[in-house]
Amino acid sequence: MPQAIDTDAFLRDLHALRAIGRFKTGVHRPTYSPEDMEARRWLADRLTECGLDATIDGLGTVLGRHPGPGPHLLVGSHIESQNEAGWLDGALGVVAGLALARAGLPVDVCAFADEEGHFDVGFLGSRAALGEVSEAEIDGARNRTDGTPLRAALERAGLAGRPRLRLDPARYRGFLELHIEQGTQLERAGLHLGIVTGIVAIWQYRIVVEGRQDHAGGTTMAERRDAGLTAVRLLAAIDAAFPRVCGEASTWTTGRIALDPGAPSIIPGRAEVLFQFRDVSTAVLERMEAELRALIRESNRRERCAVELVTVSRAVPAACDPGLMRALSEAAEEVCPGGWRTMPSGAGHDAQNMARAMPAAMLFVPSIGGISHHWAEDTAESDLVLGLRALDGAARRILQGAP
Ligand code: HGY
Ligand code: MN
Ligand code: MN
Repeated sequence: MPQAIDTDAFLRDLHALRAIGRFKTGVHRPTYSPEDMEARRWLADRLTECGLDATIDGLGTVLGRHPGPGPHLLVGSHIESQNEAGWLDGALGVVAGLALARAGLPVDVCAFADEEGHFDVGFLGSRAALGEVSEAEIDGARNRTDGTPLRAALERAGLAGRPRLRLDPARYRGFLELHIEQGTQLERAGLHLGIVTGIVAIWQYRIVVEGRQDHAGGTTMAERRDAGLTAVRLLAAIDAAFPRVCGEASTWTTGRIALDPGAPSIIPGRAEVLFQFRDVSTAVLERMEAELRALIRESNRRERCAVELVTVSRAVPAACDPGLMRALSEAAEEVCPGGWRTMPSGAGHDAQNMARAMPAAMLFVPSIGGISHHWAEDTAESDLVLGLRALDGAARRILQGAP
């Protein structure tokens, strides 16, 4: 029979995980780094202690399987981090799953590999667990920071050749993910819990500009082919055009502009831009991509440098399950009367992939100052505990409810 949730053990686990790969007040646990692998082993040990059958699969996804009869829930998120980033992004949802398991709920607990996209496959672990990642994708994947092939990283991490997790969706009533909001809506409204209605898709690209490396002084302005200036002019054109085609909550971001060779007296012969945009509607995303392609065509008509668009990944947006949302809303009202709202997710999450195979839903807790993907990311401890209590209440409702 399940016991009451142990919130002290939950907080102890969160801080123990925070200590692995610590960076200032956050963590640096890029996928398959020694710190990331230590965190995966740490999690597998904790899940085993709770009586789950814990495995780390051939891509690094950790799964703790409840040994008892169903019905079951799948609860989790990810434990790798962005570079030099926050201690709660992903970790909160995994440690909350551990807490439910510790209380004896019939849950499987998972930490899907590389949700943060250090390798350019896009949601590697959760998509692979659904059988959606091909060997060719894995062959072609590279680390976005240092170019390491994914195959080599798996070999180095001691994962190559291990069996890969393949989830059986029929085993679960659904998937629940507790996560920090990574925005300011809850904090600004003075609320403590967010029931997610839908999750954006992220469409990622490399924009490669080929100019001609040349002397910064001897080459006249009329004859030079400056890849950097062409890239900057294109990005400015995108920023001017997108408001005409985007959705109400669309976002677009240039995460990196790399100029080659990157010296002050050399005209950059090559520019590589990491660019993405997001929305909850595929139709809007398609409109934005069409506009991006039109702007690149226009650049290639006017500029002396050639621009190529390389699609890295195009995720699928997801609506959260109404039944699971109802259970989350009832539990939120019980633990925090009037202190919650429904809201979209501007961040991508593994839940959006799980939603293709089973009912899926997410619960947000506030991010202090909305800060995330930064080592200063934080959430009030009282909100962390509220989030766990609401997740626990929802899980019990879902598991006790009619199939
Ligand atoms: O970028 C995202 O939305 C997620 O945090 N990886
Ligand atoms: Mn996350
Ligand atoms: Mn993240």
